[in-house]
Amino acid sequence: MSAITNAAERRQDPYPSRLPEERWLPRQDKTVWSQWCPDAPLTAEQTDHFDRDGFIVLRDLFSEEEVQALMQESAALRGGERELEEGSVISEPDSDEVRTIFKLPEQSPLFNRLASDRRVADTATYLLGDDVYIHQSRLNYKPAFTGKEFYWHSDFETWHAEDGMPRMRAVSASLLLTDNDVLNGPLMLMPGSHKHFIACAGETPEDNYKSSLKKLEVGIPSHEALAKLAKEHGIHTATAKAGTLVLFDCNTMHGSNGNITPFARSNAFFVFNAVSNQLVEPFGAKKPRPEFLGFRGEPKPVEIASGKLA
Ligand code: 6CS
Ligand code: FE
Repeated sequence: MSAITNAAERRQDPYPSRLPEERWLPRQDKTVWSQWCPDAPLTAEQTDHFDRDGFIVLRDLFSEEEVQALMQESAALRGGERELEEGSVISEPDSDEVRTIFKLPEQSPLFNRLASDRRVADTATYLLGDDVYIHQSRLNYKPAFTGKEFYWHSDFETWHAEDGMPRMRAVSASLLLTDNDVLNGPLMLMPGSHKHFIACAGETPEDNYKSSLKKLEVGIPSHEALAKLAKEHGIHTATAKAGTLVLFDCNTMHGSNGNITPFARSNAFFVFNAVSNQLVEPFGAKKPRPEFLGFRGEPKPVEIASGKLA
């Protein structure tokens, strides 16, 4: 593609990023894509909360037994009891401890069941107003003592620039698999930040994902931008018991601190994308990242399952 066509195409992109200079752009997409009705999976109040803040914390959705079963499964995946696909396991930057395992439904029947569970997938379908498929899934471990931070970022910025996700029509569902308290590096979110797109400065290096999954250095806002966002919106800490579900919009600014406590912090993540928002060529990188980070096939809608997980 010639430089001119490329520049013209980028002008039409509502969310250009990885530019010479940082820019603030308004969100062009809805956050909640369905009209609320009495049989919706969220109340009208919860729906408004998600729309306004770009996230919601849902407690007591899963039983003790279900949470126990998921915690055991998470330990088995990490403990080497299962054969895991090469490349799907990312270690901490300064040690061999497991930081992240990707491709959960493909590698675990129980996590596959969780991904299609009504309490998760039906809510994502409602919020996105479309059938949904799994764009990315992962278990984040943040081990005791050595777990490093996840620096501030908008997931959409990366998924748009590096994977080619066209619009903001995806939602992350994070199920807490340990208690997350103020000590062990819980998720922090800036309520309302999803209404701004912060186009980040800096070109995407080749194979950026090889380092960004350990330590984010590209696709992050400047200190000035983060300070301004935090001043305007504040920072919410999603502290809650294991079994709590945090749903957050793909463009909500979030991050988490490192964990020097003796208590591990673990969460399972499923990213649901609207089937109408399937990936195209990346908007800010030369070639797309591998499939374990962003599904590139023909999207197959999640079939919603009801009843107990385990
Ligand atoms: O690069 C990514 O796709 C991811 N990185 C972070 C820090 N959050 C979302 C996603 O898993
Ligand atoms: Fe993230």
